[in-house]
Amino acid sequence: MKITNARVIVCSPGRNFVTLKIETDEGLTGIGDATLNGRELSVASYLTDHVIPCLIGRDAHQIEDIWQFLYKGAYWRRGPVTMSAIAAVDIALWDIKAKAAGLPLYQLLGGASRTGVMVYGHANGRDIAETTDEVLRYAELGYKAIRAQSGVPGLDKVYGVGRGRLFYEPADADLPSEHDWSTEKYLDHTPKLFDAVRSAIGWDHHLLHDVHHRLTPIEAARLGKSLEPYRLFWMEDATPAENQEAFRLIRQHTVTPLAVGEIFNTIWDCKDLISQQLIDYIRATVVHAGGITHLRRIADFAAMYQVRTGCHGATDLSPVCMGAALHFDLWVPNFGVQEYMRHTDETDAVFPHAYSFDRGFMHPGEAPGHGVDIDEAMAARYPYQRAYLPVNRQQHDGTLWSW
Ligand code: EZ4
Ligand code: CO
Repeated sequence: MKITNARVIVCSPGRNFVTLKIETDEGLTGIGDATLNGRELSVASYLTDHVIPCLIGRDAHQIEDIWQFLYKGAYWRRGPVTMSAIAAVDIALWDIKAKAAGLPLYQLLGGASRTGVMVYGHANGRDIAETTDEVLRYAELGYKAIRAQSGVPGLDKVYGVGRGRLFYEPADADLPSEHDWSTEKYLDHTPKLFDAVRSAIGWDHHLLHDVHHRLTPIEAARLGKSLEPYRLFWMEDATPAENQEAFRLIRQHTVTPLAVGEIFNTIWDCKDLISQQLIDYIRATVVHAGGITHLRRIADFAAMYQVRTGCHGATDLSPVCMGAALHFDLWVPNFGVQEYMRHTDETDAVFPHAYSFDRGFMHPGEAPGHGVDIDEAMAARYPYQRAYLPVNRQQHDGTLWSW
């Protein structure tokens, strides 16, 4: 089965998505997600200008060889733009192979290892009371695992606290908006948040929290220790992970489980974190970590150290990535949890999908392929709109900080 054509579709049904569509001489088509929040057009160009010309005429069944060709053949390895582009090709080819087999993708990976995929939702509010109410609302919606983020007194805008309720969207401006940050205020506030949330919800739900790269290792250690009484499922991105060794310091001080990796692109970004058992959950996901082919390699490596998966699943990962991730999650033996932020109705309409949510669990559905399609006519009605993620500055002196 030969690849005859491939093209990139950029659309913005409420936010930007980049989708790769691959066509074959047997009439089967597949789609892959190539969305990289705030840098969408770089991946679109990488695909159109550099990848697609190399795909035409290749055997669509040779997923592994094409992956190796695009990874090793570029000479310049890794990086989010390259790996998202490779992922898009990989997802589309798995889609085609599964359609050719007449099977849902998870069957090609080895079949279902569980009845459903536990997902966590995002509860957030301007203060502790509002966040607590939101956590209870998510519990009523059936979620078994809930992430809690709250506004911090004295800070104007805080990561994870949205304007809408179910649809938090951080890429909110034509040029990066500026947020302010105070480690002291945040560290003072966060244990109070979880004290209130735990008292309200009891012990039957998993609670999660995202630090979003803002603490130094010793500050993260202090937070992890102070959150121990509330038994978190995980504390995410406690400190930036370029220096993987930094997590050893956090580990020495706390038994709060650690999750890292939503911005990782390859197995090399998490090699030391996993093999030295410095984390508990690896958050790399299909679109930003080289597709199913590479994520599977990361998961198998992680399994050797009892590190489980917790794929990133924010709204800036398109329904195509969500579909592929759910097939992966249903199969992967060392599954932990899947993040699930609901897309808007407009996005769901552009990307009709077979996956569904039921009482805290999701299922990828039984449609052949990954079960997600794109309505191109509808997509064309939502042209690209430039949008950036915010930047963060220290409140007391304006020093640029991690957002
Ligand atoms: O800020 O995907 O855990 N989820 C997250 C996300 C990220 C966005 C950035 O594009 O940290 O909300
Ligand atoms: Co995160």
